[in-house]
Amino acid sequence: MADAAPVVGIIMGSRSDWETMRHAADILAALGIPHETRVVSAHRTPERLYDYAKGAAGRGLQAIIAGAGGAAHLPGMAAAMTRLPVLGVPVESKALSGLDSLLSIVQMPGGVPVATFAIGRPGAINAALFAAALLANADSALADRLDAWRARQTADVAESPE
Ligand code: RP5
Repeated sequence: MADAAPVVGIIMGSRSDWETMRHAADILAALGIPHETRVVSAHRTPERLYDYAKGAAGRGLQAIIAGAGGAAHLPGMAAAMTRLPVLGVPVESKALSGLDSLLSIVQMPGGVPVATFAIGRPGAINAALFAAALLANADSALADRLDAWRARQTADVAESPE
């Protein structure tokens, strides 16, 4: 998989977001989905964001998972510049525990969609699983791997709390 062209891009506003976004990368790796990870800040590196979003579809990406915290404009700005599905992950912020991130990402104007997930680790995990589900519609081998992943999750749920 290391040599395969990435089909999912994971971007984040800061290296400090990696502790959250690594969970998305772990899921994609577990499902054998080629992906790339980049730090792309809407505020600190706007030209890097422009280049990334404008070039994403042409490079063969099929979805972008974008995580950011605070005034989290990254997913929305990426969505403004690509037709690819953008899956937004609100990173938990220090000041407002990620509520700021969530509201910044979810309240997009009609016409520029961002699929918004839960704050923090569960959001990163679910964004990756959602990307996998999108890709699985056109990839039966991936669909089988995703089904198996879900079956293992079900099998791992204990019947008793003790
Ligand atoms: C956002 O500001 C990033 O997505 C990050 O969640 C937050 C804080 O960034 P750092 O100050 O840790 O670089 O742009």
